[in-house]
Amino acid sequence: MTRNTSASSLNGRATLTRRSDQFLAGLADFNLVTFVTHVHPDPDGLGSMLGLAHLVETTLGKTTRLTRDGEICRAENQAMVDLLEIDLEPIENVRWQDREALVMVDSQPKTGRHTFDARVPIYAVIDHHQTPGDLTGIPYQDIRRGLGATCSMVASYMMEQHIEIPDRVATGLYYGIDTELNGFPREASPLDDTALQFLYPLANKDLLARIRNAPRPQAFYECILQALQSSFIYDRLLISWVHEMDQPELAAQVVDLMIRFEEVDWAVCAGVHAGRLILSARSILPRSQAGEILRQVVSKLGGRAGGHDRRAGGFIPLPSTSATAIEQVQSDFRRRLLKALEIEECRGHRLVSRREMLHNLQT
Ligand SMILES: [Mn+2]
Repeated sequence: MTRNTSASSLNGRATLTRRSDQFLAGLADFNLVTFVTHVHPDPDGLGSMLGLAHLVETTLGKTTRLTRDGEICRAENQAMVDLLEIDLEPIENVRWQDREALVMVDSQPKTGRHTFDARVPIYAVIDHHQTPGDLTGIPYQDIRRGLGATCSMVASYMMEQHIEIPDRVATGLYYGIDTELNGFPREASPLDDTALQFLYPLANKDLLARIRNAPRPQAFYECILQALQSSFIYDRLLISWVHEMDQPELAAQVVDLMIRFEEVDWAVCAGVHAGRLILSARSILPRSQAGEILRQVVSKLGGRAGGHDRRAGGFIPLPSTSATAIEQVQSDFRRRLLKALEIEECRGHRLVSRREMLHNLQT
């Protein structure tokens, strides 16, 4: 199939009008294309890297490499990497080369979600997060805040270029969009639906089922139990306090469960991991600005946060992991969060009463 490069004329100069043409044209002078996504890669980041690498290899014949910043946490995400055979180079092992294009997906520079050397020049940022990063000097930018998933943008590039998509790539892109949209609350656009419809017939449904139902470790259940026993309700907000978490993404898994509680509009989980208070937030209210609210709350406590309208994540560094230090940070965070959500300072009441917990232990 011939590539249909649609061009229009601006001041007598031909300009590429399709995003995928612009993205690919800018890679002409590079020998190697390296992809990065945010720390603790999720399916949207992994699927986006997988899809773009395939696009670059197929249309330009260039070498690509995919990287991993931090550990892959969720069992489902590790199953995605294993079953789709996604080859990831740990970011700390990457030796940056001349004529290497760096492409960042599903996140933006200087948002506290990357650990690689901030001086490495970035060729492209392709993302859908509401939290703004620093995009100064980046030649190619495709930021669409109204979209449910970065994988939907990548799928649209592939549709524009009419390339064949192997089933492992289609499965990765499909799962990336699916996890971003099927979680609650859903934030989708028509392009997300188009991408899902395009990818579904090409995806391997057996692999999808195995990824979705990946076996979970005991730590997951211990964390859920602790969260249930330490969830407090303040008006329409529920906060789950978790002690040491085995891995940081457990906070997101906790809030996904808690936001379903019928009596609240907001759920936040705060759990300790690697010297930080890890935060994850959900809201069921439209135009909640969850990412922005969490960002403002934690910035005064030396932390970083961001996200979408109704889903957000972040962290606050802990001065020490002594019980008193953690309690102080928890209490500052709670006070500022209540204020930001315009909830009057109050003593929270437990989701599960102490009496209930004791009774369960004795029977
Ligand atoms: Mn995403």
